Formats: sequence, structure tokens, C-alpha cells
Amino acid sequence: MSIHPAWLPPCAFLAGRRVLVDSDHPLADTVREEVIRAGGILTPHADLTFTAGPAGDAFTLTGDRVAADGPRGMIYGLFELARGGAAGRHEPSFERRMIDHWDNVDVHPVMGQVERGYSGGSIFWKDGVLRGDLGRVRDYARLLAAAGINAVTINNVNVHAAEARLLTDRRDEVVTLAREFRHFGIVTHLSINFAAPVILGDLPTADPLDPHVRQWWATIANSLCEDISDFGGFLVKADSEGQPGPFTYGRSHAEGANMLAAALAPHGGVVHWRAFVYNHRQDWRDRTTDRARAAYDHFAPLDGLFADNVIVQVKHGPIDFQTREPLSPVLTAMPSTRLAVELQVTQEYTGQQKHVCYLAPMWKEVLDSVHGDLTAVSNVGDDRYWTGHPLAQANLYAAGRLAWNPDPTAVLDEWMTLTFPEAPSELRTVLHRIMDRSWLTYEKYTAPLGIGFMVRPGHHYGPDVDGYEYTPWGTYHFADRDGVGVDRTSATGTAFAAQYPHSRYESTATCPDELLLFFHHVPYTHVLHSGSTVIQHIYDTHFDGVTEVESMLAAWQEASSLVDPDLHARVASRLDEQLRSATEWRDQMNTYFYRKSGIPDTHGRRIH
Ligand code: GCW
Repeated sequence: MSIHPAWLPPCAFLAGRRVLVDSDHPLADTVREEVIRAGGILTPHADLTFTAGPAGDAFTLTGDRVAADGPRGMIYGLFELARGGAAGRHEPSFERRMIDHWDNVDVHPVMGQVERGYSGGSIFWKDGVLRGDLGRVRDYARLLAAAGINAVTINNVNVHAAEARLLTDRRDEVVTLAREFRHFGIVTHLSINFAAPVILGDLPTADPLDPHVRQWWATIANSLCEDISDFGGFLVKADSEGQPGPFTYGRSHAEGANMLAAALAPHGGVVHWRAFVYNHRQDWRDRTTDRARAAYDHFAPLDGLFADNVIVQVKHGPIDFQTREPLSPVLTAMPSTRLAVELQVTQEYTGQQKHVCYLAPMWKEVLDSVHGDLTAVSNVGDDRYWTGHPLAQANLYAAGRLAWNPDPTAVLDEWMTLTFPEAPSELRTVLHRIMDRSWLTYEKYTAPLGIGFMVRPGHHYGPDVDGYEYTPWGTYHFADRDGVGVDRTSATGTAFAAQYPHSRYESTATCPDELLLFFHHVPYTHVLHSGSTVIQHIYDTHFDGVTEVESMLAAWQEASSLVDPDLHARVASRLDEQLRSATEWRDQMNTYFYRKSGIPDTHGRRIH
């Protein structure tokens, strides 16, 4: 079966156009290839001219010209024209826009090849080696460029034995992949294992202050940057979920990160150092430990201590990519540190690419409040539709494009224009009906009022209200017969709310409904700002959520003659699963909270 082109069709608008690409940068050749492929004519007597200044990704479009600040801007200008983009200046709000792959070289016994990947195997590696045919990687690079992405990390942040060697004796594979990405202006980064000097280098320690360790990393960085002249840098998950880190040697995360930064600095490389550090061996009996606090407690005191080429990479919420979380307080607590916000495109906790969940509206809320870099965990695999669920492609597209166009609905329209160029307006209408509010629908049947993690432990799919409640990974809802929610206030709880510069979350009077149970433990009869009670809200949203999924299914039936039959069938079968799963969520959640509270549904609907 052929690979679905996603938003990859040739740039039809170029057919018959007379084009001049007035630059001798290698990326000019990429633009020329696009012109030829689309049936355009390369000529000095052009009606469309591409020019590039020295640096920068922004560009200005006029009727007959793409004037790019730097070479990459020519590519972005090209794809903007393909979308029918408006004349004027186009500038990204995030300078570095990176996709992080959680791909492993080998198939991991528990996690599979792509950790939290729901679209098949890696497009980079197969059977433990780099794929021989990298045509698909080239297509992927084009896809990312069309979404405005300019950096990629190619391997999982959990760096196992084989993947650690990408730094040393398997480096050729990185060199090869970097070449494919460079063709579309994308810079390659690598996840590394902090203990590499011990694992790969036969040193007795990975202590960041040890001169031999520092020398080892400097030597590695020198040769790596010789092999890949535009190498982007390292991504590091340290002292987190069992990965090695500086704590082993009594060193701080600033000392760990700065050591790697010193090795990369002469070459212009950066270190993305993740703030996802928490105790995953908690005791549920200990009410003082709060996973939400961890990133801020570890990192805020280090503000100002990181080297200039360290970027602290922070998950958008304080916990872990849940359906609804407040903005991580770390993102506003480190004014003297370069930061990157991390989003999760692979929908680990938002339906695993089986459910439609267009995440751009959630990300928009995040991106409106932060500055720095943007990173997003990839959702692609070797599936013919790239993302398992064909509509999940829109999330990957939006992860890049929101930096250029902050309107999630407009970004969805762009995605449709490029993905279904021939589509009649009825298809757009159907897709908007299914996708625009799909995140809110998902929230309704899974995660009421800011509670998360009521999922099956391990694989994280489907409901299990108490699945994590008594495990070492954290406690998430504290439901008893009287009430529900996590008390994170300063007065009586874990004081996580005090990590914010404002006091909005401290009181139920000012806490927004959608985050009430993230910050407060309240009785089931507590009245929300909406006028409903907590228990009635839980019942109503779960019934509504399922009804909304039924409407999505009905809408998709209307599209049966409007799209390719195979694509239609794939989406239809995922929607069937979504409805089954949403019903399971509704029934378990409603029954659980009815049994706990003993309070019936005011509308007398069926609760099992
Ligand atoms: O959400 C958790 C995932 C892990 C992941 C971890 C992380 C790569 O369950 O699979 O590990 O986050 O972000 O490091």
C-alpha cells in the first residue's frame, strides 16, 4: 500500500510559473527542485523571485517576490505560497521549533520501538539498523519544513545501550539522517545518556566536575561537530525515571548541563536539559510529596546558573501531558534562563491517536504565555498514514505552525488546504465539526475539572480511576465518600499553588472551574462557577462527551463520498473505537463517583 502524502503534494501553484531563485545557498537548490517537480520554469526572466538574506527564518511576501531574511525563509515562503498565504511579513514567534522523537534503534521489550508511539515502527531504524531507503525520511523532512519546523532530535530521551552508541561508533547513522533533514533546513540534535563516559568511554565516573569526564565530552563534541558541521546539540533527561544524572555525584543540574554546554560551545551547539525531574518512588501515605511541585523545586533555585547555551526544557504542565493542567510555574520562574516548552504531539494521555483530539487549542493557551523555544514529541511512525489516525496529522502540523499562525482554527484550515487540495467545502465543514472542539470532548469523558491520571497504569489507555492512586508514581484524585480533588493550597495542602506569582489558584472563589480539582479537595456538593455541583458536572460531562463522539461519527458518515475510501475507512474504524472507549470511560467514571458519593444524577440517567 502506498504511503499517504499527508500535506505533501507538489506545489501546484508553481505549474507553468517562471521562477528565479536568486541565492547560491544549498537550500536554494531545494526550492529549485520544488519548482521543477511542480512543472515550473527556472529562468532569470521570472514573475516570481526568491531571495535570501544572511540569517533568520522570517520572510516577506509580495506579489512577485519571496524576500527571506535567511536561506530557510525561502522554503517557508514557498510553502506559504502553496497555502495561498497572504502578502506581508511572516515571522515565527519561537526561534527554534523542534520535534523530539522518542524512537529507539531496537525494539524495547516493554515500550516497543517508539516509546509512546502509536503509528508503527520508527521511520529511521528497522531491525536494529538504519533503514536502507531513506526516501521516506526525505519526505518527512519536507513535511516538517512545510509545518515550519527547523530542528529535530532523532532518538528517545530514555537512551538505552544501542542508542547511546549513536554518539560514537554508530555516529554514521546520525550523519546520514542529518543530511536528509538539512535538505529542508532542519538541524539535527541527539539525545544522550549522561553516563556515556562510563558506558562508552571506560571511565570510572561521569562526574561533571571530573577533568577526564569534561575532556571526554569535549573530544566527543569536537569530532561530532566535525562530522556534522551544523550539529544542533544534545537533549538530556537526567535523574528522571531511572536515567543517570549529576545527582549520583552530588552535583547540581546546572553543573551537569554546563559541563555539556562547555563541550558544545565552541561549535555553536546547545544543550536541551529537561526539567522533568521528580520522585517516581513516592509513598502514597506521605501527603506532603506532590509531583506537581517537583520541577519548580528542582529548577527555580538554579535560575541564572546555567550557561548561555543551555536551554531548560519544561513540559507545559507541572505533571505530565495530562488533558488539563495549569501552565507549569517553571515557565515564568526563571527569567535569567533560556527555556523551551515541551508539548506532546503523540497523544499518550489524550487518546493515543485512536481518539480524535486536536490539541492546538490547548497548546495555544500555553504558547500565548511563554517565550523561548518550542519542542514537541513526535507522533509519526512507519504507518501508511504517518500518524495512525489520519486526523492526528493535524496535530503534528499545528505543533510547528502555531509558532507562525496562533489561530488553531486557521491552522486547521491550512492543514486541510495542503492535505486535501481538491476537497469540496463540505469536507471542511465535516472536519471542523469533528475536530474543532475535540480536545474539550475528550476532556469531558476522561478528566473532569483538572483531575488526571485516571488511566490504566503502564500503557495509559482507557479508564482506571484508582489505577495509580496507591502507586509510587504519585496520587491524583483523593476521592472519598465526601469529596474529591488534590489540596494544593498553601493554607491546608501541598502549597504547590504558591509557586505561581499570583494567588488565583489558592481559593475556590478565584480558581477556574476547569482546574478546581487540580488545586482543591472539595465536597461533591460544591457549587461551581457554572452553577452546577461537582458531582452533577461529572455526570453531565460524561454523558455529553459520549453524545459528542456519536455526533463525530455521524458527521464522518457524511464524508464517505468526499475522501479516499481507505482513508475514510481508517478514520471510521478509529471513531468506532473512540465511541467504545468513551462509553467505557463514562460508565466507569459515573459508577465510581456514584458509589463513592451516593448522590444520584438529577436527570435520572442510567448509572450502572
Ligand atoms: O509521560 C512520561 C512517559 C514516558 C516518557 C516520560 C518522559 C520518554 O510515560 O514514556 O519517557 O514521560 O517524558 O521522559
